Order: sequence, then structure tokens, then C-alpha cells
Amino acid sequence: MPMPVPLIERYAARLPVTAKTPRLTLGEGGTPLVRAPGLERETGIAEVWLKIEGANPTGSFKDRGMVMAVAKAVESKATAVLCASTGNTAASAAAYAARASLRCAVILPAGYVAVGKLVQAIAFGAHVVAVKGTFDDALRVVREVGASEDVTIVNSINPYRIDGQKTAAFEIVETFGDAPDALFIPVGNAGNITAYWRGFTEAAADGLAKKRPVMYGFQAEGAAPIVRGAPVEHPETLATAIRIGTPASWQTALAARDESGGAIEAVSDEQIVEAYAFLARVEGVFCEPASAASVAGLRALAQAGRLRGRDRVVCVLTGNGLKDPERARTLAGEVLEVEPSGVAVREAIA
Ligand code: AN7
Repeated sequence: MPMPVPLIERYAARLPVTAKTPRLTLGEGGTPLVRAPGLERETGIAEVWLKIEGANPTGSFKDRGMVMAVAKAVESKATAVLCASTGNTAASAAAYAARASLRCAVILPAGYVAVGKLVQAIAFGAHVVAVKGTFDDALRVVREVGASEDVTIVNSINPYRIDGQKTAAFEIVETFGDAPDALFIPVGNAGNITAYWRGFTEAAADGLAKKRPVMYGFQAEGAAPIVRGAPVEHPETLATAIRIGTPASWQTALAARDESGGAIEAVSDEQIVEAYAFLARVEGVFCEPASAASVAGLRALAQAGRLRGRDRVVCVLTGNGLKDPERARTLAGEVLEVEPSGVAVREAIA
């Protein structure tokens, strides 16, 4: 094995990294790109690949942007970071803040953060505050509290977040020697679709890729402001990571859609859960519900015959399935308890 290189070192030439930027790392990036033969059979697409972002240090893609944002916070001599979050941003901010010896406060929508993410933020020693409202309320509060010389906001309104997250597109281009024909991605606050599009665009401009992918983003039906063209005041979906009614990166998501000739559409909670179960049971890949929105969208578009000529596609699986154990339990059914004997066990598994 070669010595591991920190993400911000590896892509230093493509990131706002200076000699003074600390080479902060928890081993983020370099995530697996895995073939999905079950989805290939079902959709008839020649190559379907999964970018497994749940393999990042805190279990989501947020680590790519957070390492950059926290490193820049340290460089600017901040002593604390602050964010609103549906959970994964909070877990990531808390981890990198701990690593960098910064204080961290995370503002969460009360009652709507998956338990795995909440316990991460607590374990990493963040101040955890739940507001009686949605993620959008939490982000409004964060903007109100505001940044200062000491405090850096590390939501994706911090441009360094997007810079770090675009490295996932570079990795995909490196693997294929080109961009895929299409990229499928969940959309919440719309930072990640913005980041991938920027990454693919830079890779094409630098001659690393001959083309850019068609970008397909998916929101949950009950939290689909970009699809509707208007903010959603009371967003609802079991995919709590993307339960967002007013995305911060709305305009750049529209630009990614339109410049790539793609689409941003809605998938129902039922479609999300079906894709979530399919990934786990057929592909052996366990992601969180919000992540499965990308695959739900792939299945819907394939079924509608809208993906002809898209021969190599990538679905981004943004977060690890263990983030949301309560949702996972609903898949599991009951666990049989039997006497500890061969007879009883043989009967139970027959
Ligand atoms: C697993 O953590 O917004 O469209 O505060 O956790 O870039 O917002 C999380 C978002 C997709 C949507 N998948 O990405 C937060 C937060 C997972 C996520 C998204 C999120 P963006």
C-alpha cells in the first residue's frame, strides 16, 4: 500500500490550498466505485456504478468539503465552527473540529435527525442544539448568529465546502479516464450537485475528460422545492437528510441541470425505500435512505425509457446505512429467538 495522501494535498493544485493551509485529514476521499450488476440487469444499462461515499471517515460525502472548510478556518485563525444540519454535516463538522482543536456548535431540526448522526456529533464533543423547526429554520438561525473573526460557518454557503466536494468528480474521471455518460445524485441543500458539476467541468477544461455527464438530481416528493419551482414551507420525507424546503445552492443546481441537459425530479418515499432495500438485498450495499434517492431516480428514468444511449452511469450513494438504524430496522422484520440447539435453529432457518 502506498502512503496515504491527505485529500487536500492530493488535489492541492485544484483547491484553494496555500503553503499555510494545514494538511488536516481523517482519511477522507478515495472512496470505492462499485459495479451494480443487479441494477444493470434491471435497467438494461451496460454499466451502472455506485460511488460509495458512506466509506468516508464519518460515513458521508460531507467529509470531503468539511476537511477543506475546517482547514481554511484554522488557516484564518478561527477558534470555532458553526453549522445547521440535517445530521451529516454536523457529524462531519464535529469530527474535523475535534481533530483541529476547534470548538464546534451544530444546530439541528428537533426530532428529525437520524440517531447515528446525532450520536456522532455528541461523541465528537460538539455543542448540539436542536431548534423547534426545520433545517431551513436552523440555517436561518445560523445566518442570524453569523460568522465573526473567531467563528466560521461551515455550511455549504461556505465556498470551501463545495471546493472539497468536487474532488469526488475528479476521482470518478480518474477511474474511467473520462466522465460517465450520466450522474445520478440526491439533492437536498443542492451543494453536492453543484460541487460535482464544478468538478466535472474543471476536469473537462483541463483535458482530463473528453465530456461532461448529464446530471440527474432527485429530491424527495414531499421536499421538492427545485422541482416545484417554489420553496416548501413544511418539507416532509422519511429521508431526513434531504428534508429541506429552501436549498441554499438552488441557482447553481439549476445551472448544473440546464448546462448538462439533465433533470431534477422528485421520487416518492416509497420509491426511495424500494431502492434502499434493493441496494442492500441485491447489491450488498447499505446506504442511508436519502442516498437511495439517486437509485430510485435511475430506476424511474430507466423504466420510462429515458436513458437510451446512457451506457455508463454513476449513482452517488452519499451516506452510510448505519447512520439511520431505526429506518434499517423497518427492513429487518422480526428477529427470531430460539432455544440454543441445532434442532431449533435448523427449524428457524428452514
Ligand atoms: C446522505 O447534513 O444537508 O444537496 O445538513 O446527508 O448537498 O445538501 C445533508 C445532505 C444527500 C443532500 N445525502 O446533499 C446536512 C445536509 C445525504 C445527505 C444530501 C445530504 P446536498
